[in-house]
Amino acid sequence: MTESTAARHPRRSSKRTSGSDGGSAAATAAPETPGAPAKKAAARKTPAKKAPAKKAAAKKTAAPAKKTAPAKKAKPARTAKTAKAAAKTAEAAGKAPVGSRPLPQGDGADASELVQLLTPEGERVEHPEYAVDPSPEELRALYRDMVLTRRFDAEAVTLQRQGELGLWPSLLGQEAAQVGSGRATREDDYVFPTYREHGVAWCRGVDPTLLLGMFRGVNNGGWDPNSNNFQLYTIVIGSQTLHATGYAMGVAKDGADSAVVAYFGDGASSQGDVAEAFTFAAVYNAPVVFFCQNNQWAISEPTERQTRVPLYRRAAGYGFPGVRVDGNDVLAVLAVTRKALEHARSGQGPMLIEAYTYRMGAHTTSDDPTRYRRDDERAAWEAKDPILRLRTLLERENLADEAYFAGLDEESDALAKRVRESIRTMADPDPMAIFENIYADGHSVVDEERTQYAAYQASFADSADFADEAGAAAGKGH
Ligand SMILES: Cc1ncc(C[n+]2csc(CCOP(=O)(O)OP(=O)(O)O)c2C)c(N)n1
Ligand SMILES: [Mg+2]
Repeated sequence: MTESTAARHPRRSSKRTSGSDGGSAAATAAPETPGAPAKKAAARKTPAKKAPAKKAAAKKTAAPAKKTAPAKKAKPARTAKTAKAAAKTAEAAGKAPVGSRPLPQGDGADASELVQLLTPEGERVEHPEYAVDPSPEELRALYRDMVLTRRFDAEAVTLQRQGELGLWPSLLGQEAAQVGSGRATREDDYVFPTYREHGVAWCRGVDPTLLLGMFRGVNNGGWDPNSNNFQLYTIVIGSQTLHATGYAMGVAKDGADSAVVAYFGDGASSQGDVAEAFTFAAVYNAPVVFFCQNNQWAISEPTERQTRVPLYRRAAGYGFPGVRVDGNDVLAVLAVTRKALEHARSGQGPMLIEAYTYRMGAHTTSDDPTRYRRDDERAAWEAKDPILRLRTLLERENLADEAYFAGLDEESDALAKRVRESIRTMADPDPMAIFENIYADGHSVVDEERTQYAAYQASFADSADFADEAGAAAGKGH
């Protein structure tokens, strides 16, 4: 390993220039009553001075007199023909009642294109190219990862409903895709997630409580990416595929034998960033595995609006292999991701994995999927549940007994309790912290903004703290 490689892999320097709020979210300030942070913020926003509002009103008065509205054109009479056309347009725009909309038609791929090693009925099946032979202990460990991940996720959804989180993107249904791929990575590999990879974070050893801070609005990320080689969550869809590719190009230049995994969704596959990442990764033979979780939906848009061919086949156009795996089959995902990582590590360049799965919950807690997708579609996927099929295998082959499952239930409850407690003790951030970790050596524009913001905060009624800050900020300079 070269010197620069050693700096990158696997134990990088703990010195950071950004995102250094890792762990600070778990600070132990006394908890306020639930919902209190939001109220406090609202109180602060009551301006002490009414002047700006008056100014705005004055401006309004000075505005020129209303223009005379142009005469309305007469509407053409609604004929049977125009009504039919309007109905068609409405349907095209997704306005037809949800229950009467056709089920997604699929993308023309046949079943043989899907790598599967464990059927929805919990039967082991063979594949000519991919295999895993996990011990009973490894099977139980994969099951445990998925159960605990699902429990953590369910707890986060509940916490959002109780007002403790602003938003939560649930991974329900995608546990096998995430645990299978996450467990395939090596400690010195580097992972670039999107915003839903809670199961991958779990496998990388990121404490689940740290995932909550950003969604509570108390930090800009919540963990140190270099502690577990797991980047911060990315909301700008697809952008992390470029970061991952650039990073992988660096890994190759360093001569390291680690690899990079870039997670993204079916919707993100339409982003230009992803196309650019594919091109660069191919041309530079970058050791990156593109892991697309095709969960069938991009908020309310079905995959058929993103592509006319199965997504994994796109890789061929860029000159690297693509494979579609049953994303609800943790064994197949493990086997396929291991092989793709080996492919990348051994200098053969990138690979695209399309994990064919389903988002069983809402896009986020702000979404209501009953407005755009049919209940029977979800029901069909429930029968393919990733956790259930592994449980069936464990039970049928006597690989886990009642005591094991009862113990896991207890462990799940304990995790849920720890998550609840952690969120109620998360400290509100210092509003001025937003100006930290921007430039290593500071910047005059940031200094100016800091001063302005401190003065703004000081203009509110309950701003004693900020009056001092404003004075201090004014004195700060680079
Ligand atoms: C560049 C960009 N455009 C639009 C959005 C708004 N947006 C957030 S999530 C999302 C859909 C993403 O779908 P997909 O990639 O399939 O991921 P999933 O949410 O299904 O996991 C969109 C359009 C965004 N965050 N970033
Ligand atoms: Mg999607």
